[in-house]
Amino acid sequence: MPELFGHTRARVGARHALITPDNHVGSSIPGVTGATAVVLVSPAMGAHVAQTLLTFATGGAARFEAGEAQTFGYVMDGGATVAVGPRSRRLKAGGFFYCPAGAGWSLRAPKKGTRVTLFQKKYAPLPGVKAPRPILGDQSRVKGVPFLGDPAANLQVLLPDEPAFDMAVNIFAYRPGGHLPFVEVHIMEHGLVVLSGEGVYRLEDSWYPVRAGDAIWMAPYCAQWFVAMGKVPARYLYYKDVNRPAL
Ligand code: UGY
Ligand code: MN
Repeated sequence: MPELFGHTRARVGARHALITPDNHVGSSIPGVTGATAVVLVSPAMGAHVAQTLLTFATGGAARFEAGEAQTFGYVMDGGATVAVGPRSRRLKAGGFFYCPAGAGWSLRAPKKGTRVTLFQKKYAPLPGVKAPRPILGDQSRVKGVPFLGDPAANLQVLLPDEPAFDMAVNIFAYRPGGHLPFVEVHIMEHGLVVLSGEGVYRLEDSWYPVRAGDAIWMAPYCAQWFVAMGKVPARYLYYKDVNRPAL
């Protein structure tokens, strides 16, 4: 239910942003039909990544031609057939795909209401390193590891951690009360969506209650910390830039 009297939990600052489902306004994006597209994180706010939520009606579709951008897509719920280059697969909730720069991808035959989160970024090639390969996968097949040995904070790394890949996309799952072990301050940028549960996110010098559907942008060096609250585990999907020199 929308919040009353013009109140919102949303905050868009110079170094971090929180956008809640109550704030969503769609954009029309070339190649996307029969769907709403909400661009939650973008260079317009100072980010180097775009994070977009697509919600498909029956008969909706998406087709992105090959270009400089690479795309990671995660099926939040529903299901659809996704083709990346010459490979195609039916993905259900928890399914994901990675399309390298220079290849195109498409989505068709979505179940009504299918939601897909996209992270898109211009690829930074590394001299002497071959471009990354397309990937179609499912989060249920990715082994999680306790983050820094803590079983209350489980981390799944969805993309290979190899020099060819300049982006990582991970899922963090916290038991109620589980938290990041310390306040992180790092060069990597994050785009994030809360998949389930709730908690409190510290971003710079502010603490925000967050829950499923909320999207967050953290600029490089944005101080960040999270604690899961409530009765059920809190999970979030997030992007970070990796494997490239600072200069
Ligand atoms: O990978 C990360 O930097 C992660 N620990 N950050 C976060 O969850 N805010
Ligand atoms: Mn971090």
